[in-house]
Amino acid sequence: MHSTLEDVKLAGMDIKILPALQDNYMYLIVDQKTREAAVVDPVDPELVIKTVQEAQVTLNKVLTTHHHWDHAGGNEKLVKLWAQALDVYGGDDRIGALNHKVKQDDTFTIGSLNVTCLSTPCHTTGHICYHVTAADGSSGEGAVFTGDTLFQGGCGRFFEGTPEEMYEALCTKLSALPDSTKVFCGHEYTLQNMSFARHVEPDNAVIQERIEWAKHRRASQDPTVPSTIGEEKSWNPFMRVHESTVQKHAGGATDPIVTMGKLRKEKDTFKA
Ligand code: GBP
Ligand code: ZN
Repeated sequence: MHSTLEDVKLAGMDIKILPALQDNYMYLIVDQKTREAAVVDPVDPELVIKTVQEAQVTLNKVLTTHHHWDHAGGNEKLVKLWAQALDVYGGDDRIGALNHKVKQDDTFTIGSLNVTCLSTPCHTTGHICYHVTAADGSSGEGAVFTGDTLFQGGCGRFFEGTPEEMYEALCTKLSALPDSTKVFCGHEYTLQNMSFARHVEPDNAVIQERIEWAKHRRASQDPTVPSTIGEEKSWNPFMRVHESTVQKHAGGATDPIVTMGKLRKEKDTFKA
C-alpha cells in the first residue's frame, strides 16, 4: 500500500481515504446521520468491502469520476461481489456497470448528504466531479471529488479535450465552490505537481511551504489529501492562469486559455 488509511471528519460526513494500485485513491463517503455510504472510484473492491464491513455502514452507491481502468475498473467486480443493489453513477457510457448516467447540475443524495454533479470534460469527455455537502446548509465544510481533473497542485492530462475545457472546469466551475471546500483527488501526485508549480512560480512562498509539509507527510506514507479550493487557488498554476507571474512563465500571453495550453504542454514532459 502506498499510503496509510485515514479518516477525515467533516461537517455531517466522514471521508475514509483508501489507497489503491500505485498512487490512486478511492474514497468512502459516510453520512454521519444515517450511516449510508457511497464509494468513489472503487478500483480495489476487496479493500472497499473490508472497510465497509469494519465501519458497519450501508453501502448503496458508487460514484465514478471517469472511465479509465484505474478508476472504473473495479465497478463490475464490486457489483458482482456485493449482495445489495448498487446505484452506479458516472458521465460516460464506457464506465462498467453504469446504471445512473449523470450530467452537469444533476443531484442525488447519500443518506442526508446532497451531491451535485459537475461536468468537467477534458482529461476524458465524460469526466464528472462530485460536490458533496451536508443538508444543514454548512456547505462551506463540503467536499469535492475531482478524479483526474484537479489534482493537488496540478491537473490531469488533456487526453480528450482542450485548454478551453480545462479552463472552464478549473477556473469557472471548481473555482466557484466555497474556498473551504475540501478537495479529494484521484492520485497522490502532490510532490511531482508542486515541483512543477515551484518551477512556474519560484517566488510563491506557499508552494515551498506545501512542498516541505508534503515531504514530511510522504516520508511516513501519510496521504497529502485533502487540500481546499482556496489553497489550490493559491498554489496550483493551472488555477492561476490569470496571474501575471504564471502568464510570464508561459511565454507572456495575457490570455488565460493560451496560458493553460502552454502550461499543460510544458508539464507533459516536465521531469520533477
Ligand atoms: C506522475 O506520476 O506524476 N505524471 C504522472 C505520470 C493520470 S493516470 C502518470 C500520468 O500521466 N498520469 C495521468 C495524468 O493525467 N497525470 C497528470 C500529469 O502528468 O500532470 N491513466 O491511468 C491516467 O489517466 C490512464 C488510463 C490514461 C487509461 C489513459 C488511459 Br486510455
Ligand atoms: Zn485518468
